[in-house]
Amino acid sequence: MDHEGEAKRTDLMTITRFVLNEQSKYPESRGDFTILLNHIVLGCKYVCSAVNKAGLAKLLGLAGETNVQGEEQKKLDVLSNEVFVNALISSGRTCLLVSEELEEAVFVKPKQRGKYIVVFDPLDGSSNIECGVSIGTIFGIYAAKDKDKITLDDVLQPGNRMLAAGYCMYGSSCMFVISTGHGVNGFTLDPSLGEFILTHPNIKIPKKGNIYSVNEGNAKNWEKPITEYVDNCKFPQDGSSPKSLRYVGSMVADIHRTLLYGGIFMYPADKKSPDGKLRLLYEVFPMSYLMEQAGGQAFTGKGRALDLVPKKIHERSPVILGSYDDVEHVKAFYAASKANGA
Ligand code: AFP
Repeated sequence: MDHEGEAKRTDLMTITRFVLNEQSKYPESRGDFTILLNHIVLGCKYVCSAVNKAGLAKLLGLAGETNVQGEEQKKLDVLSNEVFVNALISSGRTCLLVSEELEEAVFVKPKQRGKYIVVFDPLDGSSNIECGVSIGTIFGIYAAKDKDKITLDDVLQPGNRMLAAGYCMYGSSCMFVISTGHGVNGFTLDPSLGEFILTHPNIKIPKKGNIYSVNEGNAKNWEKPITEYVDNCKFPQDGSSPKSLRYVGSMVADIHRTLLYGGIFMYPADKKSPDGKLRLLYEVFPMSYLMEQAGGQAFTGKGRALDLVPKKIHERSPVILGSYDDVEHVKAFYAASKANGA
């Protein structure tokens, strides 16, 4: 009998246990982060259950509203946003929230305030809901300098100041992936226990991958370095095998695959959208943070993604992220293009 295996199955590392273990390394810690995270996890479980029941509960379809970006809002987007706003405020550990679904930032009432700022996309990839493709929640956490004097500037900070970032993917299983600045860990929801269990400890992205992921429908408007890089993925100049193309169109699913299998994901600038499509605060920053923590890189076409300083809460940014060597390769095309004066 495999006693070691049996012991592991009966000694489960839940996400709360994991974070409490981490917390014990900092004697000055008062458990605020653990409480905040518990509320985020609760929100994810709620949304996971709602996504699973969506067809049954007739939650699919338009809610009749449009969000900040002028996109049609689905009922599940509305619900997920409410769930996370309520969970975050009721944690008593947040002072400022920025959600993809809300035009304005939410300033938490002084009586309910804590020191953390949370930026989040409650249900990313919502155009995929009706065909059952994986969707997810993305979040990033900052600390406020002074929760009693909070202003919008407190959230307009570069991504390198994030304390933690993560996502929850609602797919064939529900997976919660997080980094608190000490590597990346993945937890899978055990529906029978209602607990996220550590299944992917210390995720490291392969140094080089053989997958590229980009919306090729935008190729007509791409910048030269991206066109050249993608050409090279298909017809490698060094005689190596061509890369495979995988593109879900749901960032959480595309990034999750990239983290586990390696390769590159790109939503670059193009002539039509010089800032790309993805939102800096709650898409680009959290995913770039995770990528770096897993040993990869995140680049905008000009510099390190996490060093950008946002000017607006719903700002967009190009992003090219994934395996270290693959991002280096893209950087080389940008450098060559710059050297040629393009
Ligand atoms: P939706 O939430 O509208 O489905 O957008 C998803 C998303 O923001 C991100 O999750 C995808 O990576 C990206 O957009 C896909 O964009 P394209 O459809 O333009 O490829």
